Amino acid sequence: MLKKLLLAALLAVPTYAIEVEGLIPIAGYQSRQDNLITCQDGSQIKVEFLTPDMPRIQMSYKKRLEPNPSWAIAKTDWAPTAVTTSEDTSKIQIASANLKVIVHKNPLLIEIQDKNGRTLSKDARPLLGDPNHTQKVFDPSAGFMTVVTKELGLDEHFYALGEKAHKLDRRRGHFRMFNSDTPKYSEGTDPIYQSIPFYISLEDNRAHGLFYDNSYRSHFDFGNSGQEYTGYGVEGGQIDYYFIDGPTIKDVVRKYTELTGRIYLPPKWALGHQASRWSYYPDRMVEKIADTYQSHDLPLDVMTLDIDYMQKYRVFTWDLKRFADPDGLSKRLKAKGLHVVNIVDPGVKYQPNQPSKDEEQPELKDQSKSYYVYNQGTQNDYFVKRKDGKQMVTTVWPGETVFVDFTKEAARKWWGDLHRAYLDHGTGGIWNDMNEPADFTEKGDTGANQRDSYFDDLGRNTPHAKNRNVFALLMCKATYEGLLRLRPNDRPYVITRAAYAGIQRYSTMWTGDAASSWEALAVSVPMFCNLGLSGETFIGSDVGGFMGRGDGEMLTRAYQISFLVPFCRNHKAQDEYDQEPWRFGSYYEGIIRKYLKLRYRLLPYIYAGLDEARTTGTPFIRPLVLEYQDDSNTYAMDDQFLAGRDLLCSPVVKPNLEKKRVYLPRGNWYDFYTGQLQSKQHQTVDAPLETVPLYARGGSVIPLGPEKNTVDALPNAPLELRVYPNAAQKAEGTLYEDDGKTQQYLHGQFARRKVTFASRTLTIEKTGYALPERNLNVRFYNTKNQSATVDGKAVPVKWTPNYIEVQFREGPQAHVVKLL
Ligand code: MIG
Repeated sequence: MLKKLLLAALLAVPTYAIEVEGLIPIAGYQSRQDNLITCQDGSQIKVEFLTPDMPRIQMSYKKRLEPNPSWAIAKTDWAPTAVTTSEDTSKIQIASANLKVIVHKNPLLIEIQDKNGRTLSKDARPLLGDPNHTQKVFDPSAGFMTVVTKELGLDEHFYALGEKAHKLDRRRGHFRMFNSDTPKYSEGTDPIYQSIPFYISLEDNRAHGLFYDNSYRSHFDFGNSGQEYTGYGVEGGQIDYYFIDGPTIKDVVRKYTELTGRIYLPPKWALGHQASRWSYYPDRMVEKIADTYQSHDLPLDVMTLDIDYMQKYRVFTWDLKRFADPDGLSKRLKAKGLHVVNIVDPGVKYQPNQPSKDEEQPELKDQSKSYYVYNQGTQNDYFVKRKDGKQMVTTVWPGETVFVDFTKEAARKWWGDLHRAYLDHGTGGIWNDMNEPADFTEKGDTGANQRDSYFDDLGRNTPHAKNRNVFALLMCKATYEGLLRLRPNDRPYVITRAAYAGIQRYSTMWTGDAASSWEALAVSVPMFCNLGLSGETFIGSDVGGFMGRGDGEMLTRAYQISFLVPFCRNHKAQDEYDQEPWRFGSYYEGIIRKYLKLRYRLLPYIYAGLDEARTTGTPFIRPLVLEYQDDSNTYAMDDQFLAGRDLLCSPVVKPNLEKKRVYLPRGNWYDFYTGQLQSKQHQTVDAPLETVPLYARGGSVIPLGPEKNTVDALPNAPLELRVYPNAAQKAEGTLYEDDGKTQQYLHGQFARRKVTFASRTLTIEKTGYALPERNLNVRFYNTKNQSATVDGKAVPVKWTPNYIEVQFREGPQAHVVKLL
């Protein structure tokens, strides 16, 4: 009775500002068996430490906990963590060497403290549930929800959360996780394509992460509907979250990507400029466009084939009227240094008219009478079904369409192997579109038309609601694994639109159908930053925007961001005005060319950034807060970013501006173009259309390659090292080199070398890996020295006002350059 009163009182307390009326909290503690706690109402809580910094907390509402396998998790073989458990009348404490998880018994609240007893995270209320499936908290469209609330810090900031068309800091925002096709989205459209239910909290220079691993539709509320709480609500399944301790944001991202996996290196040419259009066809148009890029001296590595290369949108076929000789096309493009990427949609044309035929190269045969992909999928029961046991037929590009049940291992293998239809004709990469999965039957992408479908899901036959958000993840897994099976020594290159946590293990991404607008351009910057913090490093957007009419100025400003972004692809919708770099005249084209050429010069630096992301999880495109988390000027910085640790870009994201307010965090910064040391942290600088403000960090060594128009050109050209000393006259940088194509880098075939500058001496580590024969040009900025020796021998020195330069032939041994 007393307990009931207490609960009633708790529910009535008016200070709970979050809208949770009608939700019933779990009733307090009843019993414990090791780390499994059972409540009076049957709810259960399980606390496990994966590492001393990462407890996993699972909670069920008014029922027993079930095993909860996840597609997102990459690592399960953690070494055991030593844990001590203690209990008294008011609480249970489960502690590792670094963290304490305290389960307060009544009311039942979870608190996480560091080893010194500082609270890092604490529930604001017990777990809440909606027993009648009627309450609509946070969101009027929500169904049943289980809700976790945490206390919101007065100065707490929130980052990551994947792909959201939103500012950098998520504080006061509200977000849904439900993969959705949202053409022409702009800032505020939510949800869009991807669901990454992971966020980073930062307060008082202390960061932690929370990854809520549940693929049902979920809701994040960072103090939007109430002043003092953050809320997480999910419409099905159990609560299953990982607390990931910092103390730095970098630590959190490193640990999150240890848990969910890191990127792989794509072929290096994927870092090149990519040309795309919905759609370049027929084949001669593809070649004409490629030739125009080349005759205009515009760097380019990829020609993309959008949906019109197929026979009436049948995936894994070629329309031979438009592309009579796909092999010939890819060969001719390869001779120009270019690679082909084909789009692949998840929808398979529903074509139940004829029995299958066993054919060689069916992708090149007429499929109008009998479509091999539909036939094979049907025979093997690979397609998603509705409750009535029949194939779910929706409408997408092919008309009536069925989707593959990618939760089935055999279906994934089959799908992966189907990519032979491209690889056998010279295709270099696969672009997975429409994998939310988009469905034209629906207005507003509610999932309504697919609601009664179910998936095999490891034999459990679970509903669309559980599987929608992992559909793209599994499609990309199938694609990635298929490409590896088909070409075991080549690096897969996969691009996706939709995703769930863990996608970085299988695919790169782009941000879908952004509007061609200044607003969409501006929001792309915090989008890239937060995608990086969410584990995705190979990211980018359609340069210039996909829908709506652009102009030369906007396109130029877009390139002044994307020239630093790993995925750099100009793409445009079919019925929109053309937007290749030359379309608005030679003035704009000239500036775009300059920045594309600079991108190609920076490839050694960008590539080292991919290696860093692969090995540590640290993304290449970074918000300033990632490197300067004790600097409050960075917390809501939406219009600047870092490319790697050492380049700071302050793009212009509004029209008609010739100046930009720039913020440089502490330390030395150099104007990238002139090498001039900057003296002010806050300044307004000239930023005419010809120039995007760009700075190099004092303390860095930045490698630059030659100017060139394809990634693989000029392998023996000189490498330039730019040495930018910090206030202590020190600097360091990393070189990462490998063959750029094969999987041999996974077997030690690479050179990763430190370059360090201290006491006027630059040391370049030696390598056992065979480097190309080449010269090194080393530039020392901000130095008063006049002469130099290389490996003990005096060398000629070139003087300029802002730097001095020495040149020498690079060998496999270490090199030492001394300034005298
Ligand atoms: O319903 O394949 O986001 O990049 O050009 C549109 C045609 C389907 C959406 C993609 C876009 C692509 C387009 N696709």
